[in-house]
Amino acid sequence: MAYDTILYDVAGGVATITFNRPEKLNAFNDTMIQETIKALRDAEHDETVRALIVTGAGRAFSAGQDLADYQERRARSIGTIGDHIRSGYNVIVTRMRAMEKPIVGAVNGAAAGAGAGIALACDILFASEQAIFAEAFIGIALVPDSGNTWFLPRRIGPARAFEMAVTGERIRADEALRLGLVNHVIPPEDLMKAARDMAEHLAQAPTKAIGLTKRAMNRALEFTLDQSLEYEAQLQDIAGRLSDHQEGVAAFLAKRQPKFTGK
Ligand code: LHQ
Repeated sequence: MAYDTILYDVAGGVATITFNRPEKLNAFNDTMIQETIKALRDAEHDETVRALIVTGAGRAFSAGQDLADYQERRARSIGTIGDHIRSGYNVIVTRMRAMEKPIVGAVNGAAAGAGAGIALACDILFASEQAIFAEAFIGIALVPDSGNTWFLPRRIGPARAFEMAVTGERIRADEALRLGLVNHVIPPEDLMKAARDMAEHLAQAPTKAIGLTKRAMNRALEFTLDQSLEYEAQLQDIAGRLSDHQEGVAAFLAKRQPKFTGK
């Protein structure tokens, strides 16, 4: 399917979703929200896709909600803000966390508001030296949404998360790295290569085992140690029946490189 507001490309087992409203700093209008949901669904159901990259065209990752579009919606009184969030950003973030494939975020510039939430919903984050993160909601007297209140304290601790949320300060890439907000900071010209190298590596890896690992770590955030130990044992029973597991053990014993098929 052709998209108007995003680019969607699949190559070498990697699906790349690029927010593509660069003249609007990739701010989300309704079309971009729905197209992102559709692309995530396509990537999830496409068996050839074993890893994803999410990034932005131009100088921003995403400035969050398109406020001009939002103002126009309000003028036409179409639904509540809560309904807009439930049917849009919440679906995007939920799909990203539930999808049992690794998602590499390549934050090329500003990630603000809902754009920050979507960045933080990625599994591994690469940030350009030019990236900034901003909980911009407070600037328009709103509450952080799109998972920001859930992701931020878990990544950087509650005190710093609260400060970011109520000041709306712009966190630069070096500070984001120091805080543990991102995994890696990369010169802008090397960002996409670094993200692609990681995604291509993951696309050759045991996809199902990675998916189960994501499931376990998602659940572990709410579990006690005992619950996690039991859940690990259950998931290991599943992983132990995968053909990639047989291949991994056989390759190790034969002292050769494994060929994982993601099955
Ligand atoms: C924009 C935007 C934008 C429209 C820059 N919209 N034009 C959910 C439900 C319902 C309601 C509300 O929200 C939500 C979720 C949310 O995401 S709320 C948060 C919405 N986002 C923001 O408040 C971020 C606003 N933008 C910024 O803080 C800055 O623009 C960032 C930090 C993204 C980038 O700063 P700069 O690099 O200094 O660029 P700039 O501020 O000069 O912006 C460039 C242009 O982009 C400018 O337009 P212009 O015509 O002057 O060139 C901005 O007006 C426009 N723009 N963000 N979200």
